[in-house]
Amino acid sequence: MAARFDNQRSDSMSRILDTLKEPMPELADVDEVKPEEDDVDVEDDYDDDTASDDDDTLGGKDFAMFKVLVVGMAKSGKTSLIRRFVHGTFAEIYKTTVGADYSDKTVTVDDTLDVCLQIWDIAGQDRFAHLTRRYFANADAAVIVCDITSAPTIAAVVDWKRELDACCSEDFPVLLVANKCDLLDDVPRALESGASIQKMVMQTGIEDWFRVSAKSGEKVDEAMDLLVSRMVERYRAKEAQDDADLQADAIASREIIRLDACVTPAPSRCDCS
Ligand SMILES: Nc1nc2c(ncn2[C@@H]2O[C@H](COP(=O)(O)OP(=O)(O)O)[C@@H](O)[C@H]2O)c(=O)[nH]1
Ligand SMILES: [Mg+2]
Repeated sequence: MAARFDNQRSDSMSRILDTLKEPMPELADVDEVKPEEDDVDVEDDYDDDTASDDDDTLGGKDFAMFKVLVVGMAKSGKTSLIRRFVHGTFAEIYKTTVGADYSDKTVTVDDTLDVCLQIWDIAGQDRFAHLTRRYFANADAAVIVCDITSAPTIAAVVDWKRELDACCSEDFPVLLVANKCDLLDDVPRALESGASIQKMVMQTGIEDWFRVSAKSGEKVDEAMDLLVSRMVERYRAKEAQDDADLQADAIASREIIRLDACVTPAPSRCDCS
């Protein structure tokens, strides 16, 4: 188990370090890209801590790293949701995310497992698409964010899901969060948006969705907990499969040895004469 942890941890870490080290020549153009409003934020205000800092707290526990993409149309509240989930804070000021931003949070699943969520905040504007799709590689799950008060952001969920389907595996967990539910004070409007999201979720095959508010914090942790449990199910199923494969290999190699041992030795002399 420890060996598996070490391998998995170093694989994941080297993957993420490779991504971080990769030069982003396109970012040279970013200064020329005019933000829609306010400042462009190349955001270094998240925790820079990487999961390797947690080594001494691991004890005998298993530890897994999950890469989570957060996508959705600009201004739907991706950055705010991540900030709420990771830091427990909220800011009204809007700053465009350029390319992608990274933060992480370690979550205790149970007595046997801790997970580090490596959360990638992917810029929603089409003009950054050439910068951001590279981050889709090796993701373990995605959160699609829409603004529950904005029909275009809800409609855009279909495109984001299609894009994720094209880049990621079949059983990849995708969670939809309909953000800004604090702005829905009108019941008929809330019901109407709920019905349209439910219909879209069924069409796209998204399994789970939540109404949340990054501003108040409502349902943010519940939504993320569900996503973590989906990833943990997948992780444990894969672990069990790896164990079964290892056992099958061990049995197969024992069988080979036994067959070798049973080979009748050839007669040392020919007595046909
Ligand atoms: N009322 C309200 N405003 C929000 C909420 N989440 C984000 N916002 C605001 O919506 C704007 C866009 O949020 P941001 O997280 O930057 O969106 P992003 O472009 O998807 O990353 C900002 O002004 C936020 O303060 C929310 O839950 N409720
Ligand atoms: Mg953002």
